[in-house]
Amino acid sequence: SSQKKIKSDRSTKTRCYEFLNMTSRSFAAVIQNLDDELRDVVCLFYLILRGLDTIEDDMTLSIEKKDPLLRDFYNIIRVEGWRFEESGDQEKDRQLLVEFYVVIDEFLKLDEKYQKVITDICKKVGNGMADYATDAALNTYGIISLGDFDKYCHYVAGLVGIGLTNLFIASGLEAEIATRDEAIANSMGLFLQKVNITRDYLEDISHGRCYWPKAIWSQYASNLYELKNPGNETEAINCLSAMLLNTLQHVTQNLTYMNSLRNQSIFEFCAIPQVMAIATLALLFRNYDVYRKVVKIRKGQTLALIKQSKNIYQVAAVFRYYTQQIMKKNDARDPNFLKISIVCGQIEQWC
Ligand code: PS7
Ligand code: MN
Ligand code: MN
Ligand code: MN
Ligand code: MN
Ligand code: MN
Repeated sequence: SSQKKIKSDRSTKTRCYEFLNMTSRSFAAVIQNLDDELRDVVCLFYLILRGLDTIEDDMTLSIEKKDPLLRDFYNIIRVEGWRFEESGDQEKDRQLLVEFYVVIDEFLKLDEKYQKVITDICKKVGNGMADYATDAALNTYGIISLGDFDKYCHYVAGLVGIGLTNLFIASGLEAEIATRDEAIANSMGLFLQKVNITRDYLEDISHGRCYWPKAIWSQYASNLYELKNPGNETEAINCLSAMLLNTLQHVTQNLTYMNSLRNQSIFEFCAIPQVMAIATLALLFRNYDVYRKVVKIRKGQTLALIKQSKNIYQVAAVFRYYTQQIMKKNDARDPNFLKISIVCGQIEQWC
């Protein structure tokens, strides 16, 4: 029977890593590269958040079903045998919820201190998602002001940065003193989320959703669809610049956060998504393809970036390079020309 227990332990853990590799292109490698103490913890944190995000993103679920699921998810993660078969979302994400009991089994085996951090963040993320969820046709999720935008991004990504920081500290692999500032951990998540939201304009709008704040897009168009219509190219490009200017304000704080890390595997885990995000941001900048297709950095470029993210000096050099690419593309006719050049100057100065 103890033989059997070991075998079943091994297979639920293996299944969790299969799900990680299935549902994430960018995070699977950096999570698996983490030190033993944190690898399973962060893998399970990822899968729990992926489950939550699948429910949030599912446009086939009514708000009456979605709201309590999101708000209760922090309790659901301790219900042995729980599964969810009603999600009509993409196949790979759907399957995670169908077999979610394997994630729960492994989560319940984690050290109490890690369970506590994950549960606390899961409660806040789920409630934040529910506050913004709606099933109105094209909607802006109540993301009107820049403050609303930062608040939504805090719920879905900033809290992830805060939770990860708490896990690093709980593991003893990072010193509390260096990473204690929650605003900086929050900024790490906001930068990733804002690049994602900006890049995914076309994909999201095709599903009847968009997370761009009205305070930005209303300066360039009377509705969000208009931006992609022929004849509005200049306004669309300038609106994109405004989104990316808002995103760039997080960079210097994030460099400060990464500079404070001491553990090599944690450094790479944090830095690789950040360098991929700045490379993506530079590619999106003044690029009309954002309104025509999904814009992604090439596989070869990703591999080169991963090799160049071993320490803060390399990471700063990568950020300096992409900041210069942005400066080169910056156009004096863009209403945000000056602000963009100032924020780029501040980044270069940090580097
Ligand atoms: C626990 C590693 C490292 C201090 C699933 C990592 C969707 C951009 O458009 O899948 O849905 O396909 O490309 C990751 C801070 C979060 C913020 C957020 C959890 C970094 C659920 C991730 C990832 C903090 C909500 C992936 C922000 O986007 O989007 C772990 C430090 C999940 C991090 C979502 C987005 C992540 C995201 P899409 P993606
Ligand atoms: Mn994705
Ligand atoms: Mn989502
Ligand atoms: Mn999503
Ligand atoms: Mn997205
Ligand atoms: Mn997606």
